[in-house]
Amino acid sequence: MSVHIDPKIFDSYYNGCCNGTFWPLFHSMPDRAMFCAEHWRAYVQVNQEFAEKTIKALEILAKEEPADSGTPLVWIHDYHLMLAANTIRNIAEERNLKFKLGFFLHIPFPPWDIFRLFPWSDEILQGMLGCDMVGFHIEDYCLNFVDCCQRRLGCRVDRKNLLVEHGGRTVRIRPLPIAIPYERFVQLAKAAPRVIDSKQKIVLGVDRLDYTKGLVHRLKAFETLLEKHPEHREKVTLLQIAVPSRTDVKEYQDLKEEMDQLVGRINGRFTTPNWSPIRYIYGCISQDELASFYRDAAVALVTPLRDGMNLVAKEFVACQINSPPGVLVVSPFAGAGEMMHEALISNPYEIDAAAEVIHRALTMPEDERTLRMNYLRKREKVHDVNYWMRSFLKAMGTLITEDGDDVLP
Ligand code: ADQ
Repeated sequence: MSVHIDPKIFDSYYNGCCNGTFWPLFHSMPDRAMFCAEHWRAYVQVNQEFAEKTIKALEILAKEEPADSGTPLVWIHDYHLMLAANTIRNIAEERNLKFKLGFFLHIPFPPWDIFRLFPWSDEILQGMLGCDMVGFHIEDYCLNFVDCCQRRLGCRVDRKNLLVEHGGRTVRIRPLPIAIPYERFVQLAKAAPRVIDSKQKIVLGVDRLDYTKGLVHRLKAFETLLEKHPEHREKVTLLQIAVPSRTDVKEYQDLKEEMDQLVGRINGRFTTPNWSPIRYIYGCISQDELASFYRDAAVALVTPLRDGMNLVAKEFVACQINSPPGVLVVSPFAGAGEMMHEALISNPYEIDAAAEVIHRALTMPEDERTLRMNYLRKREKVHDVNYWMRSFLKAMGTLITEDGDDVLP
């Protein structure tokens, strides 16, 4: 069952409200956010349309499924649909439909001081509180949400147990860090042919071309590394892969231009007849090629200015099957930086210090690299995407085991 949206409404909804407002605001970059009533109206309308289609699906289920076949779960994803839950609940309750509603936000939830800038912030909170359970990547985002519910809506909250009372119900808030299909990446890494020339050390960056990912800061840190540690010249190359993203939005067009100029300037400054410091790929690459880069890179730089989680950090770790392994550098402002304690932590805003962290990663002794990577890999192996999904279903009280029993949270 699909939702058909008028192209003009879609533009206001998707490029306007989702990517022009929520994306920058929720990444704590309010100066980049636009607040526009027309975009907001489109957002309300599209959420309403998704909610109505969901009700239709619940009605079909109620007719087709036997009465004892369990409660249908509606799992809503991400900032594009923050209002839908409340509408679904109101209509479904009126029509006596059985349902459980869960929501997962893939980006950060900002602190109150940022969130309150949004003119219709109470409607967003009420929308999300239509759920039985709301999941975020990490506890910080949960606490931000709880705080906003208390301060904007005056809800009674329990910070310790992450509960919010609203409309006579108690909504559970849970940190559920997303993960990757770990084994799939291990297998890809085992099978992928070598692409990187073995004489060179590669420092790898893989990102959507997005201003939250800290690409400009990263290039400047690499430039500083070459300035301060000339021993790395002609030996180390930054391979930056940037996937084109939201190319209809001006902020993204400007970033593309800035990156092109910066790469040109740094390469012009340091290139020798046999070496260029930066190889910059603007485009998508295949999973095989990606796995090969992840496997053979000496260092991965995952240094966003702000990021909900960041899957690249996890994919890199899964593909590190070489011995001795490489080094992961991660920003403290990504959800991944909260969890992957054995990585080197680097503040992307501090360019000089970030250059020193790259130097440290490039010169780290083999046994330290191995120790750190072993811990990182073990965590991702156990806490893979299946574990994440099961954790969500458990937290909803809807996980059915192979024996058909409900597993309680
Ligand atoms: P994104 O912001 O898109 O996701 P991220 O988590 O890094 O960011 O995922 C990017 C994905 O794109 C990775 O799986 C990566 O392999 C793939 N990719 C990147 N470059 C590629 C290329 N050149 N070719 C092919 N594939 C490429 C949002 C949030 C994150 C959160 C995820 C999941 O912003 O914080 O981790 O959702 O919840």
